[in-house]
Amino acid sequence: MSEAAARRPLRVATVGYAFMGRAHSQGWRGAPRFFDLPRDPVMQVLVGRSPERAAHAADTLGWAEVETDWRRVVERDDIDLIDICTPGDTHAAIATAALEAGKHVLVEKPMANTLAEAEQMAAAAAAAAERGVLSMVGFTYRRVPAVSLARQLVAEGRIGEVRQVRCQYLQDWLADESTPGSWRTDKEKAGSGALGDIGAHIVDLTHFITGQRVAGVSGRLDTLVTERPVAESFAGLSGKGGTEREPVTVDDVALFTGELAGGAPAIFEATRFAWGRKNAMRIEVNGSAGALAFDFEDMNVLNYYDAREPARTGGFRRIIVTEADHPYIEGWWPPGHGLGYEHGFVHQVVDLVRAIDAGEQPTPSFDDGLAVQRVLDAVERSAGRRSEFTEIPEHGR
Ligand code: SOE
Repeated sequence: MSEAAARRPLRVATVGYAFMGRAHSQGWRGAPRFFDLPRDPVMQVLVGRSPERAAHAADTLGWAEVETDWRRVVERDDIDLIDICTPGDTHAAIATAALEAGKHVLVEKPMANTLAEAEQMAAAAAAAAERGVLSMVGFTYRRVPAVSLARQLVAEGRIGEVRQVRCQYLQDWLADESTPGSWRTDKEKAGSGALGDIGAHIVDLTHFITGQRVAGVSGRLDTLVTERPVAESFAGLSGKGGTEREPVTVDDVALFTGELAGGAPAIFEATRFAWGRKNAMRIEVNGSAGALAFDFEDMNVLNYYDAREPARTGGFRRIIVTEADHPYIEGWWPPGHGLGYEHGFVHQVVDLVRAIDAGEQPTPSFDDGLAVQRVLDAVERSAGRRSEFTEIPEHGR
């Protein structure tokens, strides 16, 4: 028997098949083809409420069967892992039931819609881990090679001590007022707006790259367009609206300052109103001996400034993160043949499958997800207390 045939299967069910479901499917499909995995992922079941649409999605994305109720896959003995790609309002129920039933879980970010749900999920994950059942949150940008390299360089002391962090996540898909509403503009379904959807990513990146958690925040949330057309159709991040209108119940812009556990100040901006910025997830870390800067719109590059170099020839160095000894590149192309958005989802599966096989806790864990949720919750509480906002009457309206 060949080595590949001897590998144990890891039978996966995915719940959801829209934008994130498609991205995760690409991860499950690509990982065993480009990386050496200790187990063979089997794309067994896709779950979707509409049988016709789910069947079409399963066919297109490469899943063997369809179920219309996630509870049925949780009960099945032939499923090892449940991958949750639904809006946040269903994460806690599916993840908790799956973990209790002995299934490993991968859940999309943000982990939950509320802090209480995240706490409940983290407790369920800790109990499941005692039984060898593992869980992970899909903060996939950790797996962009340039981001992983940034973390390595900070850990190696290449920028010295972390002194200051500045992060932005800028998109523009809601800047047009005629863009219809969707689950992402509905608090019941999404929990929050820019804050949880994209702000969560930059909080997690800060935790990941600096190795320190955000220890306190002062925030402000704004809803710039309070009503949108009801969608007649919606796919990805755009849709067609009709004449009816619905309220926007989430924030459009989240701004917050923070402090890391080691005392370093940090600033965060998350918005889907930054015209011309499509997926500009940026982080810049200033250390005592240098700096690192990353922008997802140039995702194969990590900018590194070494303050120990003589000023005469110093400057930011553009590291093209495509060398064989850069993180994850061993599975891909020769130097300079870059990677894209979907590769992070492949790397996510690689790390998850290896951790499950080794019986080790994959990261980001539900505890890491809870840490992000605590920051989101603190921003919401802070933003709700306008009293902390210091007004300058002379400049007011
Ligand atoms: C929409 O803002 C979105 O799809 C996020 O939900 C994802 O997490 C991010 O990767 C891209 O943008």
